[in-house]
Amino acid sequence: MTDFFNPTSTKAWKDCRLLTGVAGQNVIPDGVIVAQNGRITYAGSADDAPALDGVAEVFDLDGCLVTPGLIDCHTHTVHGGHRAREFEMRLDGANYVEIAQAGGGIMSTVRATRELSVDQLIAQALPRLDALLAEGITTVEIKSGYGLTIETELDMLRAARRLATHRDVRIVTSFLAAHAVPEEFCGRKQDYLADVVLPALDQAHAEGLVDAVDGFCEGIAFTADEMAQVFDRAAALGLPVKLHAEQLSQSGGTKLAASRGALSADHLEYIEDADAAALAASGSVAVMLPGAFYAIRETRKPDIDALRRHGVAMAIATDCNPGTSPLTSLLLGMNMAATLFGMTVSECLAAVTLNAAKALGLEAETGTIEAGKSADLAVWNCETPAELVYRMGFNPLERRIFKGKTL
Ligand code: DI6
Ligand code: FE
Repeated sequence: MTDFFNPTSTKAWKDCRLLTGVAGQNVIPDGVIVAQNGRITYAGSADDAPALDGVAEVFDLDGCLVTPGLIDCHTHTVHGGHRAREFEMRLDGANYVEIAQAGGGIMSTVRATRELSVDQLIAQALPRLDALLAEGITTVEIKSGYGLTIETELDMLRAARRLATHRDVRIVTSFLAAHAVPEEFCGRKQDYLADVVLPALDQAHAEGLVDAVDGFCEGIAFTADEMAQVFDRAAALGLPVKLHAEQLSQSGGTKLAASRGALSADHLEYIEDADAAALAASGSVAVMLPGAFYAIRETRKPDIDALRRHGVAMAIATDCNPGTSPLTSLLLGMNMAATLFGMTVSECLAAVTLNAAKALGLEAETGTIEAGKSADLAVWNCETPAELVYRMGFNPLERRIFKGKTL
């Protein structure tokens, strides 16, 4: 008998308040979810559910709220060391760009990351990953970008891939060698692109380490024209792209990303109306990173109204990184996006489920609780979805379910 017909692989969860995350669907008061071999076969009201008599394991959720497993679609979870000293410098009045120009910033994390083996990178990333998982996350995107040599960029991606063998979570990788110009290439940005970024991308792709190609398009990093060279190579390899864009200034990154049909454009504090229109036309997701906005005390907010008006899908992510967003709570990220940026509760929930899945090209696999998708669920000890957004520093997770497995 094949696995498919094996009744022991069928599971059901009942007596829950079910937020499927399907657009326009409200909480279903008496919800049932059925899954076979880790894939959802039914999700909806108990009234319409199939009989559960033959189901091997039926879990009673005692009225808990169930949402799709949360998705953190933009993180730098793999990196060496920390930047608490830099945090103190900022408290003393220095700003992010000044610290970067003084040799701190990204380069100090690059130095720390280069010293670590893949095993050590994994060991340092695990506590951060565990903090995310403790809040019901079932998919995490992780970028390279703190190695900036061919070998150390590959090592970061190897560490990211291997994290999925240490924990029950789906890991998606992004290649981010175009994050900063390392010291040894100071004043030779073109050489860095030609000698490191492009060959590292070829090699990482050949080893199956890359799910998407990212970059930091900014005054202190790469111009839109420079990023276009990297995106050309990504296109030649058949890899999707995404971009850190308009974080600190208006630099044309969002328009470039949209013109390449990017999965997402991320940060977006300095977008203008035309950028929102471009994202709408390309179907790219706008990823809000309120942790970075908060930590660098940015005052210009992403234009949520423009994104809304143009119908751009919005996601929220932690940006978990040692410099500008040492945040390992996506629940707090939602609270910040609501309080600081004015996103609604339902926008915030879509932003960490369906829209985050879209930002990773995974909307057919996860992000909503629907027949055909992976049974990735978060079970919460709360009554309403708004409770997930309004609290600060409280974690109501009851349990996490990944591919039908209770964790
Ligand atoms: N934007 C950010 O906020 C992070 N990277 C990026 O491109 C900051 C990275 C760092 O300061 O370590
Ligand atoms: Fe980032």
